[in-house]
Amino acid sequence: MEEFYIDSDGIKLHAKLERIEGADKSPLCILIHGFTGHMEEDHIIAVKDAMLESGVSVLRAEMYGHGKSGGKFRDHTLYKWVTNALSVVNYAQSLDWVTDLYISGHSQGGLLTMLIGGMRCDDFKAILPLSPAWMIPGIAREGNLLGIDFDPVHIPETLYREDLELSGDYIRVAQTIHVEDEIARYEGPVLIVHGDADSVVPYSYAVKAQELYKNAVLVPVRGADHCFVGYIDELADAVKAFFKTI
Ligand code: FER
Repeated sequence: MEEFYIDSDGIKLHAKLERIEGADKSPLCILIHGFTGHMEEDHIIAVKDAMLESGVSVLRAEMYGHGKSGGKFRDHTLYKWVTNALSVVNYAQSLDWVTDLYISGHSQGGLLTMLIGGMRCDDFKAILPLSPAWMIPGIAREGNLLGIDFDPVHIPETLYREDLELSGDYIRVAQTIHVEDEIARYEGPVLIVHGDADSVVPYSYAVKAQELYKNAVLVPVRGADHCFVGYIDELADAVKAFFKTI
């Protein structure tokens, strides 16, 4: 395992790279956590290990305001995450041992996976959005995030929820994003894994995404919540089965 930082326009992104032992060349998957998440969460580690077992090297990276990366949580926005993810993709493409490239992310990282998949549609052999929180832009336009109602035109300075503080700029940015456009651009294989007992991101969004993508498989995990607690093996099995088909 190599641990290092990737520069993203002056922001240091904390990264860990695990390569397939003994292989000169291999495919690589970029793997990204969700909102308030980080690269050591159980579901991220399980997906990482499933990929390594499938012969796919893994580059985990933490986005702006998360984990050991630069920036404050309050100031993160989806544009900053998009800029960060593009920097990680550019880094991955500079590695001479990488054959095929993949991208995966959980929840807000799954939304990011869907956006980057469309923006760089020629560069990924497949994409794997996991419990993707792709309702965020739509609900931001309607005036609700984190279960908090706000005026979607006159946006508050700060959103507060328990110990979380999020800048109004998060809302302003989210409102401009149209995930359907990026879904339409990506024609390669897509794996969506989603727990049908997810109370953070409704399972119905996974069904809708599967319908909109040209070539997507949805693996429902019956009874699983947002982070697949108690269902980590089902998540890992879905990832391993997908790579067997690719
Ligand atoms: C929200 C629902 C879910 C939201 C963010 C998320 C900022 C992200 C969840 C995750 O990444 O795990 O209303 O608002």
